[in-house]
Amino acid sequence: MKPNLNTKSENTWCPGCPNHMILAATKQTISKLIESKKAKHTDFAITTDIGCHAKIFDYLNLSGIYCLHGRALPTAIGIKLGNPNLKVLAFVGDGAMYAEGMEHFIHAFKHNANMTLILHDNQSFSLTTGQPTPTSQQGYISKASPLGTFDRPFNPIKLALASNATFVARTSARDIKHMTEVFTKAIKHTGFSFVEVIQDCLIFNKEANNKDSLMYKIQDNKDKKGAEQYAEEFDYNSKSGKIPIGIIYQSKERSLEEKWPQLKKQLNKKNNLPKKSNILTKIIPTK
Ligand SMILES: Cc1ncc(C[n+]2csc(CCOP(=O)(O)OP(=O)(O)O)c2C)c(N)n1
Ligand code: SF4
Repeated sequence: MKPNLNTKSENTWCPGCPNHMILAATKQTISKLIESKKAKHTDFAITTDIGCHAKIFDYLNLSGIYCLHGRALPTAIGIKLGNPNLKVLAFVGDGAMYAEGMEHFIHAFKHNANMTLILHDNQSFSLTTGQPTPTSQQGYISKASPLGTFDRPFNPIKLALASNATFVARTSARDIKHMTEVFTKAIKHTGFSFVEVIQDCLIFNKEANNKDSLMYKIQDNKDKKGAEQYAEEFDYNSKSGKIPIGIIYQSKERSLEEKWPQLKKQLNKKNNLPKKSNILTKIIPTK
């Protein structure tokens, strides 16, 4: 049966914001996994940060925690420690993850808990009216950087690879089919999966938008050197470099749950799966 992932919450994203498409791809991914009996509705738990992206919490009928700014990732790892059988997804913005929550990003790769990070990268702190983030292009003029930001953007894909990531992918918020394929592979990966979604913001940092012509699809890649080369191709400066999208790197390693004896004991225990009424359930009525 098709799960009902809709909620009654009013959607307040700008009309045409690519967050609508990320939401659609997430619903398709989870619906397909449930319909094909690979997972149950109650197997999923989400965390979100604070930002435009984070409103996805209100639009998805899934259990979860709407977190403090910068803290969606450690909270998600906490959920996994509480119940290693859950499929946990953390939705985070580039400002939230790479500024406020940067330390959590690096440590998440080290832990390699079996969960997924969906990173909405619009190269802007959009909810708070467009201040530059660590991935904004150099020279980005905003109210907070009237002379243009002097900082050079840093490259999260390179950082993930250097931090021993076992799954690094990139996709485009304009391509629901590609996002759905990548999200599905990320959720199925054993270990910590990081998916960067390149997303336009229609209101702030418009200069960074419309990078489609630079994007090209790659085959799933398991070679670290090749992954590092893919990572080099885009430097996050507007309109420069080719942008590979797809599975940039995947390796097979034991997850945190497989290494930690107490967690391992709980894996696949049927009675450990959450009920709708447990503490993670949201109070948003479905349609
Ligand atoms: C601890 C803390 N610091 C700062 C803020 C203010 N704040 C809320 S949302 C936000 C911007 C979020 O930007 P990003 O994570 O890139 O998400 P986007 O809005 O672009 O989707 C900021 C700075 C906050 N709420 N809490
Ligand atoms: S401000 Fe930008 S990111 Fe936020 S809802 Fe509008 S278009 Fe989307």
